[in-house]
Amino acid sequence: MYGNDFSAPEDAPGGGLLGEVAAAEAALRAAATRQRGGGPGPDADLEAYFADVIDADQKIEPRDWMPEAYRKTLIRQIAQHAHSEIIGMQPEGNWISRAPSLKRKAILLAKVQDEAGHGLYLYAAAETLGVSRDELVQLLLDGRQKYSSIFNYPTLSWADVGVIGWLVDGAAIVNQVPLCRCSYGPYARAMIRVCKEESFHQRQGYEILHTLAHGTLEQKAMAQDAVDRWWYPSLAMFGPPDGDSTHSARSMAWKIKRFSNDELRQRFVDMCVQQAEILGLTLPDPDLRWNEQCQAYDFTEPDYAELMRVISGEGPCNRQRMEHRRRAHAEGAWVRVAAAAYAAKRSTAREAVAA
Ligand code: FAQ
Repeated sequence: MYGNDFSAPEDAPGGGLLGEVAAAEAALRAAATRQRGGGPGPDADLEAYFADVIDADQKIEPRDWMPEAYRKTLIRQIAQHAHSEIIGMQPEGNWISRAPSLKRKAILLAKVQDEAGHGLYLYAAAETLGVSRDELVQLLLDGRQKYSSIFNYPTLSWADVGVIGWLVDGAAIVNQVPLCRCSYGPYARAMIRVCKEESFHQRQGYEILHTLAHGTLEQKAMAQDAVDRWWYPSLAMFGPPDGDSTHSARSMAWKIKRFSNDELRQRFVDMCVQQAEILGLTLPDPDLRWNEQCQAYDFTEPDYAELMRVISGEGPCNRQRMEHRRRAHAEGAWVRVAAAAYAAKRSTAREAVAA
């Protein structure tokens, strides 16, 4: 059992979420080897060909023609996703020096490094669309691109690290498993590896919380307090409700998104209920109850006005997160200069050998 498969073991039909990742991986391999009939000729209708590829559930690759709006949508989403991974290192990074044991410290350090790696794959995927990582980073630093609302909340206790793994990585997995079947090949491929790693992250958070929830009364209270504070912000990660989602309809038609924000939020709630029961913790929603007719849980929606405030820069930690990122970027300038100088030197040396 892994991560969100907690309630759906791998040997269940379909293999749970990781089963879906494996299926996406197989589909990508099949798409790579399938004959496409050579693509459109010089006079072919490029737009019709693009639509055919999407309809046939094939992948659009960087070399393929694509509508400008499709390219822009992907750059926006992938860049926001990459920025989220990088900014998302801060709330947990805050606890590396205060982890309760050497083992916990080593695990957390590795997890935070994984998030940096995810940012790297995602910036690389965005670069295949004709933008540079430098440009995207600058857009973030100038406040012209977003990152996930969730990382603007503070981590007040060690239990918050557990909850980030359980709920935040859990929500990220629910959102990202369908992205493994995204129509844009480089993004879909990046997501496969990211999901496997996020699944491990979710598991480690769950294990931290399980330990606390079965520890002293104070530890259990600390775990419950963290769940109380993070539950609604985690639900808000899925974005505005479908009626207010500006991009969903088009992104779903292009098969960038496979499910709407509300569908994924519902899936997340349904998954968390049983996991909370096993933890012995309570989800802070008095109206959470099974709806026999819908075969899903009724729940209280997050405060979407709060989501909009956080997205627009008014969350509890927005300023702190951006200040930290700008400082880290400035302090890392010498590394970028040194790396560029080294690359230039190596390329000159290679040219000299070739001459
Ligand atoms: N936060 O029309 P929609 C992680 C914006 S990774 C901030 O519904 P869309 C790993 C949205 O951008 C977490 N902004 O938009 C980790 C748009 O604004 P724009 C990140 C949000 O794109 C774990 C506007 O609202 N994951 O956690 C949010 O169709 C632990 C209208 O919204 C991804 O980025 C929000 N929550 O759907 C790391 C996954 N929600 O651009 C460290 C990929 C909406 O027009 C530790 N992204 N907005 O100015 C997606 O799946 C989608 O972009 C959604 C939003 C679902 C986030």
